[in-house]
Amino acid sequence: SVRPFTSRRTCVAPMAALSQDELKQQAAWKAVEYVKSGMVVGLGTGSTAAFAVDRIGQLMKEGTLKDIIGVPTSIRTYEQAKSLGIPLATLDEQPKIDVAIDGADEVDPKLDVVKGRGGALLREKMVEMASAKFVCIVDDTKLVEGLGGSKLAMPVEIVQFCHKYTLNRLAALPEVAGCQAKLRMEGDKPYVTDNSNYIVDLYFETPIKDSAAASKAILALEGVVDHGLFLDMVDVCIIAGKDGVEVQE
Ligand code: ABF
Repeated sequence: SVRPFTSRRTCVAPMAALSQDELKQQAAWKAVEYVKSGMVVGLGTGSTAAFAVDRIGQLMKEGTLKDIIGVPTSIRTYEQAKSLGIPLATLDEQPKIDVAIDGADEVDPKLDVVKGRGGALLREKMVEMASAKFVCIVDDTKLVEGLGGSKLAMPVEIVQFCHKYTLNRLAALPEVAGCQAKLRMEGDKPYVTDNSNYIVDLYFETPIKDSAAASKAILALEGVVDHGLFLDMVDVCIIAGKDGVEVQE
C-alpha cells in the first residue's frame, strides 16, 4: 500500500562549513525531535543513525525523554543502545513502533531509498514497516535522481544455500538488466548478516528504470530474503547540507 505523501519542506538556518559527520549529527538531532516520552522507537543502524541513538541516550540521561523503549535494527545498534542504558525490546515484544529513525544510502526525489550497505537491511525493513512514522536521516551526498544512480551497491540479502545459483538468477533478471552482481565479502570470506545470510550487491551503470518492478522481481526469486529498495516507506526525510537542514514529508 502506498503511504500518503505531502510535500512540506522546512529549512533551518544554513550552517557554516560543517564536516560530513557534523551534517549527519544535525540530521539525527533534528529527527530525535519526533521522539516523545513514552514512545517505542525503532533504532537504526549506520553512522548517521548512531548519532540519533546517542542523542536519545543523552536526553534520557538528562531526564528530558522518559519511558522510551528502543527496538534496535542490528546487533551493533543493540550494543550501542544497551551501553547507553536505553531499555530495549524486540518486535515480538513491541510489534507497534511509534517512530523509527534510520539512515539511507540513496534517496530519490520521491523519497524512495536504498538501504543496507551497512548490511542490516532485513531488520531495518521489518522495524521500519512496523513503525507509524519512519524518519530517514541523511546528509545531502545521499541524494540521487534515480535509485541505483550513485553507482554504489544495492544490496540483496539471500540465503547461504546455493548462493551462486541465486546470484546468477538475480543478475539475469530483466528488471535489473545490465547490473553487475557481486557476493559481498569480508576479507576472504562471504559477509554474513545478523540473520546468518549472505548479501549480493547489485551495481548499476544507470539508475534502475522501474524500481517497483525490480523490487517485485527480486523478491519473487526463491533464495532471496529481502532487498535494499525501501519504496513508499519514508514518512519524513531529513537532509542536512551546507544550506541547512531540510525536512521533507
Ligand atoms: C543504515 O546505514 C543502512 O540502511 C545504510 O546502509 C547505512 C547508512 O549508513 P551511514 O549513515 O553510515 O551512511 O542506515
